Amino acid sequence: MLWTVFLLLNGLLILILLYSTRTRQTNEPPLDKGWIPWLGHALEFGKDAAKFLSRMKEKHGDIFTVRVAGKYVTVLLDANSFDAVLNDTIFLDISRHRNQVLKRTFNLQMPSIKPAEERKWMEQHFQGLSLSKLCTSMNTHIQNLLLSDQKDFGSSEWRQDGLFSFCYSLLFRAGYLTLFERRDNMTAVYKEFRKFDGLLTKLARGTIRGEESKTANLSRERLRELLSPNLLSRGSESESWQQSYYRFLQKEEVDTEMQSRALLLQLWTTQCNAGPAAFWFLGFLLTHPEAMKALKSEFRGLTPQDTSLQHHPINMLEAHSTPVFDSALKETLRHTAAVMIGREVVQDKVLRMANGQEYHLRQGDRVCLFPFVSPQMDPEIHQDPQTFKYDRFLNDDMTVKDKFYKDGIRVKYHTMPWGAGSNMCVGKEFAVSAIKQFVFLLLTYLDLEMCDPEAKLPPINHSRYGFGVLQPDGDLQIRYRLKRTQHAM
Ligand code: HEM
Ligand SMILES: *[C@@H]1O[C@H](CO)[C@@H](O)[C@H](O)[C@H]1NC(C)=O
Ligand SMILES: *[C@@H]1O[C@H](CO)[C@@H](O)[C@H](O)[C@H]1NC(C)=O
Ligand SMILES: *[C@@H]1O[C@H](CO)[C@@H](O)[C@H](O)[C@H]1NC(C)=O
Ligand SMILES: CC(=O)N[C@H]1CO[C@H](CO)[C@@H](O)[C@@H]1O
Repeated sequence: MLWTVFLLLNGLLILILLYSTRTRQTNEPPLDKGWIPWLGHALEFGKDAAKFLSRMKEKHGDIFTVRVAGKYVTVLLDANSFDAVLNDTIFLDISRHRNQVLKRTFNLQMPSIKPAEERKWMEQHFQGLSLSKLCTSMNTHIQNLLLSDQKDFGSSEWRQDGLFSFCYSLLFRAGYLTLFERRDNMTAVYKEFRKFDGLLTKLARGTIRGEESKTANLSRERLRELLSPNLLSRGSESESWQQSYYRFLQKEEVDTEMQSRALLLQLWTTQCNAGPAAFWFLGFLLTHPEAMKALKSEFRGLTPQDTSLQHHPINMLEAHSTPVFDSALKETLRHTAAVMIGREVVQDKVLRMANGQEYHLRQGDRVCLFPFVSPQMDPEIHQDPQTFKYDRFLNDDMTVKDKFYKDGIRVKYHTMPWGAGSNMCVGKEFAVSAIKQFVFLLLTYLDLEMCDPEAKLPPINHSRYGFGVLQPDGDLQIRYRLKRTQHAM
């Protein structure tokens, strides 16, 4: 018995040594393996990546390598050196890791698709004429849903809801109607999607187990059924975004099974950020009266006072510049958009930093940018980074403020909610337009206030760092009713 225990312990020791032997070479970034064999910092990383990486930044500076579940990840937090990673398509690979995540999360494998082709298809559909059609359609749907959701209530009656579910539900349904152009099961799709979205981080990290894994699988399957296109049943003359995407997949010889799984990926990509972003935007406005006042005043300037909203050209918002809105949205996303940009090192590489320092990266490691920690929350770039200042990105003359400095040097990227480089968000214009329309229509049609005037924004759910726009832990209770007159913004 003792002998067995001894042998086991020995075996364990050898394993630990085997996995811990990596040491830092002089020309490599600082190495921090953590004390748990193999896992390294995985637990801390998964629990609150922003806190963990900020701690590492304090300890090691703008670049360091950490061990996370057997992988060595070099984290780069100097915005002026980001290009060295973003521009490199030879030593660094973008799709390997992404494909693993897609397999784990959406059970999706599309080897025949060339990422550049898909990107081209997306870009075509989110710019120019297609974009303005989508924006117009989105506006109509937001307006209809806002009004039809109120239909069953007396006009002076207050309704109560959580701001997060209110925003997410409305923008999701409007986006779904716009891109998928189908009414059937709209609410069922939303409910199922939220269930899936709640399990997504665990799916993507590969830490999902037991009951939750079963729930996730069921949910994914159900969504696949709900989304599967009924191409024949449509009589309309023009093709929806979804149908067009479907045809693209067929052309690329993706099989039927994968086609329908890809639709879920597209649903997630196009719907998971706008709702939460609108929530934070309105949440910051409601808790910062000076910002709300400035925005309302800007919106009032856009509306001719004597016409009712129905008669406005829908693109009125697009035709005018809205510097206050733009700055407030940018500030909102600086606080709450937390993408992680990753690459895999496929050949040993020398990374040259903006300050001339060079570091060697090893083949097989990963490189990761996390703009949320720097530049977005970097106190050397943004004063009081935790404070919401709606006019942070405005000059005194109301022009866009885009010059920010660190150590006296101008930073190239001062906030990066949309990502950067070849994977930057394709839907940026569409998303900004949708949020602007939503906020505008909301403030025009509804009286909206917090149930508790002293309430604060709920804290951030720390488990979602790295997955785009963050979500709150809890919600902000609001009440709202239809306005008597529609101009009293
Ligand atoms: C506030 C809202 C949004 C934010 C903050 C946002 C942010 C992002 C970010 C950071 C990425 C890059 C992800 C990565 O590098 O892995 C991305 C990709 C993408 N986004 Fe958005 N997004 C938003 C809304 C939208 C909307 C409304 C659409 C479309 C309707 C959209 C379509 C896409 C697409 C198609 C991609 C993939 C691009 C590619 O893989 O090349 N996004 N988004
Ligand atoms: C990276 O590419 C961008 C745009 O293509 C360019 O402006 C920039 O100078 C490049 N930077 C480096 C370090 O190669
Ligand atoms: C935080 O997000 C995770 C992943 O989406 C979810 O499982 C968890 O329930 C959330 N926590 C709260 C309190 O909402
Ligand atoms: C869920 O699906 C994945 C992939 O198809 C599978 O590996 C896993 O075993 C399933 N989980 C459960 C609990 O059935
Ligand atoms: C849950 C639900 O409402 N399912 C419906 C979805 O739409 C199809 C047809 O469009 C119905 O048959 C389902 O009952």
